[in-house]
Amino acid sequence: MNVKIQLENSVSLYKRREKRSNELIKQKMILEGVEILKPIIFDVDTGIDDAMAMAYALNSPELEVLGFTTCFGNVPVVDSTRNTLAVLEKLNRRIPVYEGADQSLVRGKKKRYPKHVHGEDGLGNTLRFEPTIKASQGNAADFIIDQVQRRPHEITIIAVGPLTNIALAINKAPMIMSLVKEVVIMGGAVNVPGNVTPYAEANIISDPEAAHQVLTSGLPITLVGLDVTLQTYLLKSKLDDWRATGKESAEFLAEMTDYYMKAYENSHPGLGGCALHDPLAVGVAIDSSFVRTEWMNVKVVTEGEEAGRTIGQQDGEPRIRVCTNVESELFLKHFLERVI
Ligand SMILES: [Ca+2]
Repeated sequence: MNVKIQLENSVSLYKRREKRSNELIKQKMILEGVEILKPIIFDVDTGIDDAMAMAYALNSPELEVLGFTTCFGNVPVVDSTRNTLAVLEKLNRRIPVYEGADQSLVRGKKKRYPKHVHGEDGLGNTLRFEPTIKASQGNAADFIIDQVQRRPHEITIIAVGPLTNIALAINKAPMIMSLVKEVVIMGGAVNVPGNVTPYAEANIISDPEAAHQVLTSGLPITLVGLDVTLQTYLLKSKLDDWRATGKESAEFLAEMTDYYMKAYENSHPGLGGCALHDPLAVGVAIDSSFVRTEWMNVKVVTEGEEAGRTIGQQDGEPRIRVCTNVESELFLKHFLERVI
């Protein structure tokens, strides 16, 4: 037997053993009632609440984050990618990041970014370094398609930015729609007013056509909108607890969240804190008992002054779980135990 064949045989034996060992671990976890890791693709437009959501997800043992995909939204996509890498570097985690859409499906580039909420850099003007880690080669939509095909019926997508990357993925490979386990979306305002216009929430108004396409696609979606995220407030006093840990990553998150809370003070005087929009989507992906949901169909208005409005309807066969109430104290406790 030559060396090449010997090597191939030993590699194949190793792979068989590794597979068997993974299966044994899985069986042991099932017997012990331990929930098996939920594989996640996390689609972000990294501003401040995205950063908090990233830390929460990466510190949650139930989730296996396969990769981040970035989108324009709070900031242009190049900044969203840089911020995602910077947060990973501060958290000392190395997870692939794939850059995605720099503009909406049909409306072109966004004209204005919410610097009054997320700062010039998207992280509350706290970014004083360029991340040394780099984004992976390849495109966000292709990464989503590839991973979903590799692990059919296993992957949950958490999407906390505009829905452009998800729309691009299902347009390019419609067959993946039946292979995605779940999509948990932070976006929309079904029974409450919007936060950008009286009708529209920020992620949906950034690309209403993509949102309409995704929400009416038949994908198994849980919609975590302002209906519930505006019931989850983080008070300013908690930032002192973060800082008291002395961790560099805690100081980084506290400083940017301070900026975010100042923006909230302008829009919600006297609140003394901020809403946890993107983190709640992570919380729901981990434990759906944090929220009460109602089955609906949801469409998005794409024209006129109500553009970006999410309208929930009970007609026909309802396909989307819309979160209508949240156990905010339980969720907040869970979030605070893990984010730092
Ligand atoms: Ca976001």
